[in-house]
Amino acid sequence: MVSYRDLRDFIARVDALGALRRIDGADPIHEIGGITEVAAGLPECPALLFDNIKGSAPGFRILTNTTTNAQRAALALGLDPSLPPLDILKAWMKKRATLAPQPPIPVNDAPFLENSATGDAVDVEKFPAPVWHRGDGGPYIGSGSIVIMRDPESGWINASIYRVQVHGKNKVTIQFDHQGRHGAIIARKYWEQGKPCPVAVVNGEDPALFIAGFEYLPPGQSEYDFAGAIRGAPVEVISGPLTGLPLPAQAEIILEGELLPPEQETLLEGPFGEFTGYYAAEKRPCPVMRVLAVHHRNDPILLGSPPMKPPRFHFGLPFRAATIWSNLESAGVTDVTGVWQHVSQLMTVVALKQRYDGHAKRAGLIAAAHTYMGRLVVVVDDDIDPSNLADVMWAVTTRCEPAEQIDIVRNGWSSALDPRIPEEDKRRGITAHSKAIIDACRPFPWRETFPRASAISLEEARAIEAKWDDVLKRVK
Ligand SMILES: Cc1cc2nc3c(=O)[nH]c(=O)nc-3n(C[C@H](O)[C@H](O)[C@H](O)COP(=O)(O)O)c2cc1C
Ligand SMILES: [Mn+2]
Repeated sequence: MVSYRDLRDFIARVDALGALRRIDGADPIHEIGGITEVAAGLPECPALLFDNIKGSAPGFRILTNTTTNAQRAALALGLDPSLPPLDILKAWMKKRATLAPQPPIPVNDAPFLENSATGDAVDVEKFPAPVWHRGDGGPYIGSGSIVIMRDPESGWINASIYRVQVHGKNKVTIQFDHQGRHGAIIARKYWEQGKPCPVAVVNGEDPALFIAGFEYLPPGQSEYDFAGAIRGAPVEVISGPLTGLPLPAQAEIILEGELLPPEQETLLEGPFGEFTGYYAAEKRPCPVMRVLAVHHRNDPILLGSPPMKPPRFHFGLPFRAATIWSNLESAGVTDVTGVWQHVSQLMTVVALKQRYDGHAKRAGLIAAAHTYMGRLVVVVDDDIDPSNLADVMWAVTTRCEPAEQIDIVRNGWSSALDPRIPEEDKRRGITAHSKAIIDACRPFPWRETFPRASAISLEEARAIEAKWDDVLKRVK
């Protein structure tokens, strides 16, 4: 079904779906971020292409809301964008489980070599790096950019998303949320030998690489191989003129350089609005990348993906829910009919057909164990569409007796980004929280005699939508 060649090709496909809006003359200081956040909250949630950006050369563009709805996330995954969102997620869950890694292939030329600068000519500030949110500490060239590093021992190439703040013509910072990030692990290996870590920042990558950069892959596995598998064609890479790192040949903007040992230099980074809708911390010391070369295509496009207030999220499909769905299946939990996440991954819903007493709780406990920063896990019966929050809340308010059907699990997986963990606890190293598991299924022993639902069934509703689509869509 795929395969778009690069970000430009993807933009053309989004445009063909009528889902692209062009915006001229916006200000990168607060305005582009504001427009992006408002647009992401609209029901149709369009992708935005900003041009003639205040303070930058015409043609230097920013794309935002690239994959923020289910339709464009499906397009990026090579799945049918016309399917209902839960069906797309299920298709992705199945595809992900059988993806064969596709190693990148080397090529000899890259459009980003159209414009190259090294040494004193390096000027990162010529690109329109937005100050996304009002309280942010500065402009970010990397919000959806990929950071490339090579493991000095095994040669493994890691290519993940870490934010990149601009601090001058040839200085940026790269921020790891915690020391377990693969980039942080690799950089430390160089630093322990007293060396800087060769690094490249890739901007305007194709959306398959953008998605791969977000996925949790095991150490040693390259996001390049995963991106190739998603797209159904290997990533074309060219050796970076300065670092020798393999760089995606079709990307828009590349920064090459070195990440300096923190003992040598750090800069104060942030604050930066997080996906929770809050700031997680004030300015903090952060590793510095000395930019030694910059390459870009003519009229380059930055892929901007600022965290926004929930429910807005970088991806219009909850990819982490697909992983939980797989985990449930591989643990032997049968009859799961759907898994979804709401509030930007902060709430997880599992739907299943109950076969035995304890089935729902078994699923809820597994889901709770795997929800990052999520305080709320809900299990519903199979007549509920877990992607429909109104349906889910209908089940919670009519099938759940709180005194009997809510459990609380303590010391669960969260992070230092959690706004509800007190600062003094974080200073003591506490980053865990409690999770509520709400069993909103009809109680198993009397599920057959539970009051019959008067509402239309999911299947019937789908069939009516399909048959009466034209008429219903005309009602405004
Ligand atoms: C748009 C976006 C921005 C992100 N920003 C950061 C970041 O600044 N720092 C970070 O550590 N993780 C960030 N993440 C999460 C990581 O990219 C993600 O967890 C990834 O799997 C980490 O890869 P790794 O296992 O190779 O370290 C971001 C994710 C997305 C989608
Ligand atoms: Mn990785």
